[in-house]
Formats: sequence, C-alpha cells, structure tokens
Amino acid sequence: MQVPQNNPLLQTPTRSLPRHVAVIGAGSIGPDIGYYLKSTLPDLKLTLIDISQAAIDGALGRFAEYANKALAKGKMNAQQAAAVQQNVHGSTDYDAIKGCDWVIEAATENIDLKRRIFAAIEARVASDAVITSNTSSLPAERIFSDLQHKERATVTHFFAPAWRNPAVEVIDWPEAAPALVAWLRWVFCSTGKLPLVTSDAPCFMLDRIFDNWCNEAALLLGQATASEVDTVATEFVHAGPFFVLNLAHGNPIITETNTLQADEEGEHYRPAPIFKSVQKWLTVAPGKRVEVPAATAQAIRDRLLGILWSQSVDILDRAIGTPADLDLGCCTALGFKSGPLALLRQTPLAEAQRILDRLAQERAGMPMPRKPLADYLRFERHVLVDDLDGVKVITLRRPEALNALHDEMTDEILAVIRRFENDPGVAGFVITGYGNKAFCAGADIGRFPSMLGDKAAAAQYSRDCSRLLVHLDSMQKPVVAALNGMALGGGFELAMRCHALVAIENSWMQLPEVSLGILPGIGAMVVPYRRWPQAAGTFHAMLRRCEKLKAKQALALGVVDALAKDSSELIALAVARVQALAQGHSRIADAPVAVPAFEPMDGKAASGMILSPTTLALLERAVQQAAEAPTLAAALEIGYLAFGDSACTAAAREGIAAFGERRAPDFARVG
Ligand code: DAK
Repeated sequence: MQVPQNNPLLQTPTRSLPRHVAVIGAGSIGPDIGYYLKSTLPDLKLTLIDISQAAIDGALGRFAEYANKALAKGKMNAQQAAAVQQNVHGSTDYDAIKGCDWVIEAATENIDLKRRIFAAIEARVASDAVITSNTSSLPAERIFSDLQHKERATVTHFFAPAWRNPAVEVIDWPEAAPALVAWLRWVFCSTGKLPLVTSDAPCFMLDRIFDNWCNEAALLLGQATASEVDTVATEFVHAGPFFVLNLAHGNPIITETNTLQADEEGEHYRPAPIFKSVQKWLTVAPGKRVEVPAATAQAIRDRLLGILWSQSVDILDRAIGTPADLDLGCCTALGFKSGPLALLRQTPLAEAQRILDRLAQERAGMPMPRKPLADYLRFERHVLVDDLDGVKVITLRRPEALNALHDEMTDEILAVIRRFENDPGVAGFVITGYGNKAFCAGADIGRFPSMLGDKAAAAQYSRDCSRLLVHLDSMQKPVVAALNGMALGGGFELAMRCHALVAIENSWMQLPEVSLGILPGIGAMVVPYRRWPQAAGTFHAMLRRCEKLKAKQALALGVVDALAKDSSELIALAVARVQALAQGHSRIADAPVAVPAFEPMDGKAASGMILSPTTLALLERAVQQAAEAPTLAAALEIGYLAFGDSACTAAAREGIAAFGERRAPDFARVG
C-alpha cells in the first residue's frame, strides 16, 4: 500500500483529471463549485442539476456575471471567459448525469433528501464514478449508508465563496477507498484548492470551530450586545460572528449543526435558543467598532478564545485533523487573522490556562486539554515534510501568499534540515512549493514596511534572513530545489543556494526587487555570478530590468539541471538528483569573479515600468563590488549593506507602499 504523502502532488494519481462533472443543486454554493471547476479545467463538461429551472437559469447567469467581472479585472482573457461558460449544461432531469466521472451533491442539508439524491445518482452513473457531498455537518457514514459502492463516495466540503475560497475539507471515512481520498487531494491541489483531510466527526473540523464560535457569541448576549461581541471578535477575525451570520443567513444552520453536536456529544453544544427568534443581528460592519467596557471586553475575549482552544484541542485529541491544517484552514476558510494554535503560541501558557479554566467554569462539559498545552504546539505550520526513498521533501505551504517566505517559514525549513542532516538514513533534501502555481513568490512583502529607514537594522535583517541560505552553503548533504512554478525574488534566492535546481517546464524565475525600490539583498547580486558566470548577461537583465527567466532558457544556461512535464516527474527528478549528489556537490566559488560591464539602459523594467535611478545605481555598484570581493562571505556582506542603503531611499518607501496599496509605484516622482 502507498503511504499517503502530506504534499498531495507527491502521490501518483490513480486516475486522470475529471472530464464530466455534475453538480446537484443550483442554489448558492453548487454553481460556485461548478464555476471553480470550469475556470481551472476549461475543457470540462459540467452539468448542473436542480428541480427548479429558474435556479438553473440563475446559476448560468451567475457564470456569465463572474466571467465578465474576471475579464474586466484582467484575471481572465476573452478566450478564458468564453471557455468557462462553454460546455455548461443545466437540466432538471437526472438522466443528464449519465457518463459523469464525478458527481458533487450540493443540495439542502437534509439527510433523507441526500439519500434519495445518492440513490438517483447511483442508478445512473458507472460503479466507479466518484460521488461526493458538500455537506458541512452530516457524517459520511450516515449519508452514504445506502450506497452500493461506498468506496467511491465521500464528503468534499467547500467554503463560501467556493469559486475563490481555496479550502476544501476531504473526509477520510472508513469506507472510502484510500485511492479516492488521494485522488481528490491531488485534483484539488492541482487546481488551486487547499484540500484539508479530516475524519468523519459531525461538522468535521472547521465547522466545529465556526459553529461553536458563533454559538458562544450568541450565548454571550446576556452580558454583551452583538456589536460589542463583534467589536472584540475582530481582534481575531476579519469580520465578527454576528456580521458573518447576517451575511450568510446562518442562524438556522447553527441551530441545526449545534443540535447535531448536542445530540451526539452532549448538552454543552446545544444551540442558543435566540437563534430561532432572530432574523438579523444588530451589529457593526468590519472596520467599525463600539466602545466596550473593559470587564465586558475581557469576558468576551476570554470566552471566544476559550471556545477556540477548547475546540482545537478536542479536534487534535480526537485526530479529526492535523494542527497545521487546523490553523491554515481557520485562516483561509473562516477568515481568522491567526489560527487558534498560533494564538495559543502567542499567549503565555498560564494566561491560556486561566482562560480555559474560566471556560470550564462557565461552560461545563466543553472539551479541555488532555495533555500539557505546550504539547499541542509542536508542529510545523508552514512546511510539509515527506520522505521519498530516504530523501526528505520539504514543501513550502503558504497558499494564501503563493508560498512567500517569512521568518517563521525560514526557521521551519532550517529546523527540518537540522533535524535530519546528521541522520545516516537521510540522503538529502528537496525543497518545493505547494500547488502548481508557485515555488515561492519571494519574501513576504507585507513584512517589509517595518524595516525601512534604518540602514544598520535593515542590513542586520539581511544577515538574519540569510541564516538558512548560509547554512545551505556549508551543508554536506545535498539539497535540490524543485521549481513547481514561479520562483520570485527571495524564492529564487533560496533556490539558487540549493545544490541543484530542477524545474517544471512552464515555471519561471524573476528578480522583481528593483520594481519595489529595493535590492535583492540575500544573495542574488552575488551568487549567480559566482555560480553561473556564463549566464552573467542574463542575470544583469534579471536584476536591472526584472526580466523573466523561463525554465527552458535556464536549462540552456545551465542554471537548471533538468526539466519535468508534471509534478510527479518533477519530484522524481529532484529525488534522483539528490541521490546522484550523495557523494558530494560543488560549492559556490569563493574567489572573485569578472562580471561584464553594465551597458547603458533606458531605466525601465521589461514591463515598461519606470524604475528608480537611485535603486539602479545602488544595484550596479553592489554587483560590481561584490564580484571583486575576495570571498563569498565578503561578497554577501556587500549585498547586505547595499540592501541597508536601499531600505533608506524614497524609492523603497514608494515601492513597498505601492505594493500594499495595489497600485503602480511612481519612481519618476521620487527618483
Ligand atoms: N508577499 C506577500 N503576499 C504575496 C506575495 C508576496 N511576495 N506574492 C503574492 N502574494 C499574495 C497576493 O497579495 C495575493 O493575496 P490576496 O490578495 O489574495 O490576499 C495572493 O498572494 C495571490 O496573488 P495574486 O492574486 O497577485 O496572484 P496573481 O496570479 O494575480 O499574480 C504575482 C501573481 C506573483 C504576479 C503577483 O502576486 C505578484 O506580483 N506578487 C508579488 C511578487 C513579488 O514582487 N515578490 C517579491 C519579490 S521581492 C531581503 C529579504 C528578502 C528579499 C529582499 C531582501 N532582506 C532581508 C534584505 C526578497 C525580496 C523579494 O522577494
């Protein structure tokens, strides 16, 4: 039996991508699921089934509306916008699903109705067609109990808006074939989603958090108003529970799902009766707040944090999901600013214990930790680690930021390397990115504003940020970068310090730093020239004009060692490369290197953007000085200091501000 991999794309799929999918239910979420599938698999045949023709017409109208918006925003071209609407069929007749290889049920949350639908589906599709339900709460073992072929059925729980929200829970229940779960994870990951595997508990993983978060909010209404609760809650979430309930018309759902939990797991889950009598909550929109007396704020805060941690430890103790998925899912699916475990990590443990003790007093029966709190925090949040034939594959997983690097992720990569580098059973490492779009979109630009304006601090930050890269330089065991998509800025700087690079054919590299008014201060002004002197001209253009380097060009230049057609071939190549380098790998040259002179240029990036002459001058000086430096370490130090200089320019302030404000920087104005 194949051992399931944490990175879904490491598993070789047992069947191909779907060709004909039917979605049953053209209400709110069904068409959104269909739109996601069509926008990522344009050749797919999609059939929408509903008992109401008006619902089907509305769904098709929604496809046109979404596609037109995507076109207007430049997210799709005209051809893509047309393709997403082609080969989409609506029908009130279940016979239209004949020939489907995957049917997704997205009907009302009613177990008898769902069972009738599954019987109708099973009578019409092949015995190996995949059947999934979008239920948010009903366990698979109950809804699929009457199916003849249960092994091809499970729950795939999407989150609103399903065309854009990446999270999907995939339920691993005892009757589901392991190959089914592996295939669903692979399909979702290959199509830009974030599959989160959970066990078959009522409400699975994320709705246990969300439903109880909302229920506690309602139970607090005796001592606080909805506006007060939402005001305090926005410390943790982008929108408070009452605001979200209004938006999603969620009151009946909480009544239903918490009744299910109460009936199965105890009275403490019983929904607040007020859900039945209120249509719309009087509350404040995100960004607005009301004054909350200190004691009330404390009571709300304690209770909300208490329920988050109570539910989280219960989910982990019962192995409903993994800690990394829990935190990531809360952020991506539910709009939390930090995951519950990240919040726990930031809180002194005695304070966290006080909050849990208070919850135990106020809400008897709620789950409490079964082991010391610190034990729940021992996990990697931003990387996945897999083992393939004695090679550790480290996958960067920050899908919300195209796997952009930040300090925590850097530390986790380094910690994994340190854990295994002296293990004789480990041949080496592969570093790759999650999904099929990005290896890594660079450093997390959101963190940059804090280091502008202080030369010494910025230079020190560069040194600190280089801890992983400098470690790679001195390693005995090989580390291979497997570029599964774009490698930008700091992401490419990480890849170029690995001991070999392999890439998927359509991947590309870019150093966009000067377009942000900063310098690539952690190696890109130094390493390429010492490692691939034959490609110096290309790197000049990458650094000064942000020119892209496509994988095929990189192969021709010797920057990349081999190209792969798809992700499984990519990882196989990378693993083979690690094994080939087991006897030793070459080091980045320590000696000075000659670089070609910089030709005069028009001061523009390849995109036409006018660049800052100040930034360009700093860049050119640093590249030349670093090339002459007597050692690699001295050259890198020149890069750190040059970054410090760039961080104090008006161009850096403008470039970073413009990225945050989603506008083009005006370097012509700042110089
Ligand atoms: N940091 C943070 N978030 C990022 C990100 C990044 N580098 N790249 C992408 N994202 C986020 C986007 O903001 C977006 O978030 P939401 O809006 O959904 O919340 C999400 O990822 C998806 O991105 P898009 O919606 O933009 O996706 P598209 O396919 O439309 O565009 C893109 C993909 C890669 C063209 C675009 O996202 C983009 O231009 N991203 C920025 C690329 C970039 O400039 N990277 C940074 C290069 S500079 C140093 C240390 C490190 C560095 C330098 C110095 N020292 C300490 C000295 C490194 C510098 C760099 O890496």
